[in-house]
Amino acid sequence: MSASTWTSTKSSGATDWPVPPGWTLHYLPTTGSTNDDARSLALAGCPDRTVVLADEQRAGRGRLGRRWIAPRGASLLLSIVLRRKTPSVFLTALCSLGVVEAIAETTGLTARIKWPNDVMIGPKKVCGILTEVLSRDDQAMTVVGIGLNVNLEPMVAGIPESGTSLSLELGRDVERATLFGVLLARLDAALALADRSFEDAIRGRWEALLWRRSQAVRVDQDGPTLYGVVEGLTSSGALRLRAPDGELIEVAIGDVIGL
Ligand code: BT5
Repeated sequence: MSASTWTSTKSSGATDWPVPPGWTLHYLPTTGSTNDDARSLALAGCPDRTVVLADEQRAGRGRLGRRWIAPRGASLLLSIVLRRKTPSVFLTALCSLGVVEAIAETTGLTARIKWPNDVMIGPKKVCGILTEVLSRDDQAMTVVGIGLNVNLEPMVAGIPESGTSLSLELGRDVERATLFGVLLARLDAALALADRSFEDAIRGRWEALLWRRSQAVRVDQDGPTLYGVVEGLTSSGALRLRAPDGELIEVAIGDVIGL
């Protein structure tokens, strides 16, 4: 079903945010962090595919307590509650893939996934993802938060030089509701795949879109800094890196830095 035929949920009165059948949208003009809102909804028993969308966050978070910067009404700031047994690493990758595909479909821009899940345009980050796993009574619940820079000038907004936005890359603004609708359509289609083939399908597409694939990178991690060429992913979603001495290294956690 195309985004234009979906039912729309009326938001602040100014914008219609389209959602596919089976999804529930909570729109907030302003909030602390959509991840916190989604977490509360999840713990209160909200259905799978509940989305919290905000125009402004007062306390937007990155990983490890870092800050996520987003001027009001300029980004897509959303968190999705997923109730699946699928490992969270694949749910996160699915969301990164959805962002890459929605960007391509809406703007024609080519984005890539910096392992594990940042979305990059060229050398710069356009979208960050924050996944949090919750559990209660043995139920698997994952909240995936997506922050996508849409219509903003990163330097003016106070975003580090390593960041970019769709409007900066394109030279024009992008309709956020259209982009949101396409993103949810992509995620809906990907989630509809059966679980086992789902993981393989996600891994294959994720690998094909890896940032700096076949290129030399540095990986910062808890242990010694690693250097090597990005080869791909293991079946569990770890990064495969070919070290200068030919050894194949598997990295489970780390930050990939382009050289
Ligand atoms: C992330 O963290 O990339 C995950 C960001 C997730 C944000 C979404 S918004 C909706 C939902 N609700 C939340 O509260 N969070 C999620 P990390 O890899 O730790 O990157 C954070 C770092 O990126 C910061 O320390 C800055 O250096 C940089 N940064 C901050 N804002 C940025 C922006 N808008 N664009 C690019 N880089 C940014």
